[in-house]
Amino acid sequence: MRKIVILTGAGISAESGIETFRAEDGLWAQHRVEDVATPEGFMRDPELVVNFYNARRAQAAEVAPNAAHHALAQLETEHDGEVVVITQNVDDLHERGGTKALYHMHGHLKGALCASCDHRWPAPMVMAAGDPCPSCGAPAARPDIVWFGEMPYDMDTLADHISQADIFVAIGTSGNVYPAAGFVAEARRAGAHTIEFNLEPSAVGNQFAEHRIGPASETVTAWVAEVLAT
Ligand code: BV8
Repeated sequence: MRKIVILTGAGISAESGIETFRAEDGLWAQHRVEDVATPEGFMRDPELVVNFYNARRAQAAEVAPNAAHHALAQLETEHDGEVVVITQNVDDLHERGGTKALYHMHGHLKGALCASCDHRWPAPMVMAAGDPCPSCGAPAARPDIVWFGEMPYDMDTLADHISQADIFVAIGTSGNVYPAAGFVAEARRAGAHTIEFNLEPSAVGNQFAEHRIGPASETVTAWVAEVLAT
């Protein structure tokens, strides 16, 4: 009854057509992180930030989960042990692919948050800066996204899951952003077998016991079939 904990990053959504952050044509090539993914950037120019997420929300609605998302959902359904997915992604491709036990540690495009009273509600497809909070009425609506310098969600729960993992897997993440990039070290301390799925070793690739190099739609699908056959 092996417990499997899976961390995913932008690379698992790449083959669905969502650009990653750090590819040449990626999201950070088009925008400065400081301007669109920090609370300071939001305070400075809320319209720019809200529109950055409006564009990504629209794009996420246009694309579909790929074979890697579906393979993880099949693993959760058919594996005899617990399977937990922790995603850094803000798209909803894991949900649409069928994954149930899922944590969006960096928030999600489908959520809106009141910067004044912390109320959360489903985000409209198009948010505008200054939209009123449906609960307190303050003109303080923001995307429910964890920006740089903000605390990722559910960290205590995630630490518990990682401490119980028999297998820890990272799929399509460059290992640049903490605390997510530190999860593999936590998993190793807990005695888990660690596997990295990527096109190339990540910034923390040397901490993984095993590497599966190639596009996630192929490598993850093959690995899930192996796990379910044992
Ligand atoms: C926090 C939401 C503290 C926004 C995101 C100095 C040293 C260490 C840390 C820091 C430091 N200075 C500041 C920090 C902290 C900072 C950080 O780590 N900065 C880095 C840049 C140095 N971290 C934070 O601020 C975090 N918060 O630390 O809080 C705190 C403590 C107490 C109290 C309060 C606060 C919050 C970080 C969250 C930021 N939000 N996302 C949005 O989406 O717009 S980060 C964003 O980039 C993603 O969510 C993701 O986490 C991150 C990295 O992206 P990846 O998913 O890895 O994507 P990337 O493009 O980089 O890589 C894609 C990979 O896929 C590649 O490896 C590629 O090879 C591979 N790939 C591509 N195609 C495929 C593929 N693999 C397989 N198949 C394919 N087909």
